[in-house]
Amino acid sequence: MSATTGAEAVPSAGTSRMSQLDVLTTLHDRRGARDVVITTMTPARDWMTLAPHPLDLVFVPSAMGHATSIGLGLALAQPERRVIVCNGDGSMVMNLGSLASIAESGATNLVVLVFVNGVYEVTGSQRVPAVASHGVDFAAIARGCGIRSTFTFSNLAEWRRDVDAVLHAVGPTVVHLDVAGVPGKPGPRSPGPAGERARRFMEALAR
Ligand SMILES: Cc1ncc(C[n+]2csc(CCOP(=O)(O)OP(=O)(O)O)c2C)c(N)n1
Repeated sequence: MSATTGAEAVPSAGTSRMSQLDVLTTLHDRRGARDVVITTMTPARDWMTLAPHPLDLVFVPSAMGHATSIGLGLALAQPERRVIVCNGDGSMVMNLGSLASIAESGATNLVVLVFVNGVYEVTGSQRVPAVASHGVDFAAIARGCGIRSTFTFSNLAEWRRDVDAVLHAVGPTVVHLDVAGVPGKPGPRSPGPAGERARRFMEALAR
């Protein structure tokens, strides 16, 4: 885990990256029973290989970039729950402004995980501008917006060691995760009609 202050080094090309599925499996093991987990893009694809939970919101199909905004709304509406958003880096770039809104909200129960693979994997692994060329430090951007709990991981053992501390940090929290893309792997498939899934999710929130 990197400290929350100062510029974070972004691994150069060729640096080994974490398996996204391993990162998500650790999160899956450690999420609290009352935590909401929102997934989109390839994090949703990989999350759906793990056991489902009533408080999972698989945002597929999606309005690209808006998982963080949905997460913010849920965190404000459900202040007693932790809301964890698993976002793609291209999606985060598309809605960077949401980090300013998240900072301003002061939602202490919101955790945004940015899975940085450098590509738009679900649409064919096109390079994400800037992220692929020289690295974008999402933890530094979050700090620049005024978010004080920020972390960067590029080592799976450190993620496994520190995940509880990250989840329990006073949010809002933003986590930059350097993960390996899997070129050619198909993207997520919708797990069923969105209306029906939304209804079941709202029932689970009300329990
Ligand atoms: C405005 C807009 N432009 C482009 C798309 C097409 N699109 C859908 S998903 C996606 C890539 C998502 O990439 P990222 O968030 O990095 O996630 P990854 O697939 O790498 O997990 C793109 C370009 C879209 N849905 N909306």
